[in-house]
Amino acid sequence: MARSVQAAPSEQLVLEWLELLYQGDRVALGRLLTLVENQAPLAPMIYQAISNRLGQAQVVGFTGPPGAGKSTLVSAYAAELRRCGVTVGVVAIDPSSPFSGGAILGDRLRMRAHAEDPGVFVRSVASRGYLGGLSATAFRVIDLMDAAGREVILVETVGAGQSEVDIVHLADTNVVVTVPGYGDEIQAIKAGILEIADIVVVNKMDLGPSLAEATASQLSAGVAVATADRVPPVLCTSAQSGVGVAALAQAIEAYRSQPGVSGRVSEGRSFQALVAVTVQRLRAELLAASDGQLDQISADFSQGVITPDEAFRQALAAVAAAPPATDKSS
Ligand SMILES: Nc1nc2c(ncn2[C@@H]2O[C@H](COP(=O)(O)OP(=O)(O)O)[C@@H](O)[C@H]2O)c(=O)[nH]1
Ligand SMILES: [Mg+2]
Repeated sequence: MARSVQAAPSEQLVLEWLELLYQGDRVALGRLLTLVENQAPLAPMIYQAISNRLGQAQVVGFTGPPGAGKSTLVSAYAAELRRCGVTVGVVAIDPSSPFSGGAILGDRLRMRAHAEDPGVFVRSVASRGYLGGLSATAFRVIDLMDAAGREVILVETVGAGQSEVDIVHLADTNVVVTVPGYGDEIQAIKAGILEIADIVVVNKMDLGPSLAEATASQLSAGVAVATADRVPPVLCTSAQSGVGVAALAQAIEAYRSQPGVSGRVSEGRSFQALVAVTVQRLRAELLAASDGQLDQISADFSQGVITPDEAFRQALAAVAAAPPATDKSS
């Protein structure tokens, strides 16, 4: 694409774009995002410049299995926010390999409803092979949208591998999206997904309203167990027609306005970014390292020769000593 052959912008130009960014300029936001995604030499300067302008935006995460209707729901919720005059940023994290544009294209089509509206800014981010984990770039994209004054930032991730758990580090409010009849599966396969849910949505209720209600009550019972200290609301929606979307918007607002919730994640996001990047990297390095030393540690551990604490320390030391894994998306 033309992007990659453009000359790197000067420091002066980047400073000009930053000034425009603070005024909410979409073109500047797009250009700065490209620099960040490409890890351009001037990217650290951008992070530094925006660092004292962060934490204003509300970040809402949408996660759940592929095809549940997350993109459609994000688009419908964005429309609802726009009716209230709220500016929106959308970050779609593509779980597929960077070579497959399929999911991104689909999301673009669904977002076409907002193409004419400068109040909605959409960006797709590749997770770049970190085993379904959120790429570090996602944190940067959110930060830039935040610095550009987007009031609400919607982050969509697919429920694959670790990604739905990682999103808890990104979002102030986590919406878990599922479909009628998926209640059992989501509880059996992905116990972790319900633990992170602040709000659970059974989408596509138009496909079977009674099954949707049954799934919702099943999930209500499930989340009550998974989350001891609070009981997330379970709502039914039909994202395609917009049924239930206003109620979802209210539930998100109600969750956010609880004491102690607003800003909870924003304040800790940079630390959480460090945690997520470190954990993702460590996981990739561990899986990439197949040398005898790790085999020995896991054998010792499984036979009870070393304690979990010793196993952890030895594995950490082995990874630190090994050559880095080839996946360098950080
Ligand atoms: N019947 C019905 N279909 C829906 C609804 N929401 C989304 N879909 C469709 O389900 C498919 C997957 O939706 P998408 O938003 O891409 O799901 P995602 O993979 O979770 O982002 C698309 O064909 C949508 O048009 C809904 O409420 N009812
Ligand atoms: Mg999608």
